[in-house]
Amino acid sequence: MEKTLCIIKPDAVANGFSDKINEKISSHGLTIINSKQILITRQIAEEFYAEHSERPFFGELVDFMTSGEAVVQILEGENAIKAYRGLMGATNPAEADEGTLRALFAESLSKNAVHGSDSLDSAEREINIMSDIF
Ligand code: 3AN
Repeated sequence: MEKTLCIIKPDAVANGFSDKINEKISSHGLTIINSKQILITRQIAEEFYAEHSERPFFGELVDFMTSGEAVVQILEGENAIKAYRGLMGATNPAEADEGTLRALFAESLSKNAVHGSDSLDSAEREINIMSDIF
């Protein structure tokens, strides 16, 4: 069964949306096999988002991801990566389809409520980076 890494980001945790997001995840046929609420360190955030290190928003992204507690989870299911990306909706909540997590719960492009791995390789890499926290 496929696994993917999900993060409920600091904006959604602070807004009290974690349980509602997890209800949507479960009713989408995905099983939450590990879940922990933590304050992500700068070191982990920088490693996690290394592919964006040259982008102008990198500093803002790392500051935001370390600004408050996040819920880090591993999800499992049939085609979990694609299924969860579909449930998340577009990166920019203004462009996210109705009913998706970002349309329902995100504040903005940078405070966009949730993260999900975008490929098998990134799922493996991201689960590996976070494996020590569980
Ligand atoms: P996704 O999270 O949908 O895979 P990515 O990988 O392109 O999107 O971007 C990673 C994260 O970086 C996004 N979730 C968002 O928080 C942030 N981000 C992406 N593009 C921008 C941008 N233009 N300005 C600010 N933050 C951005």
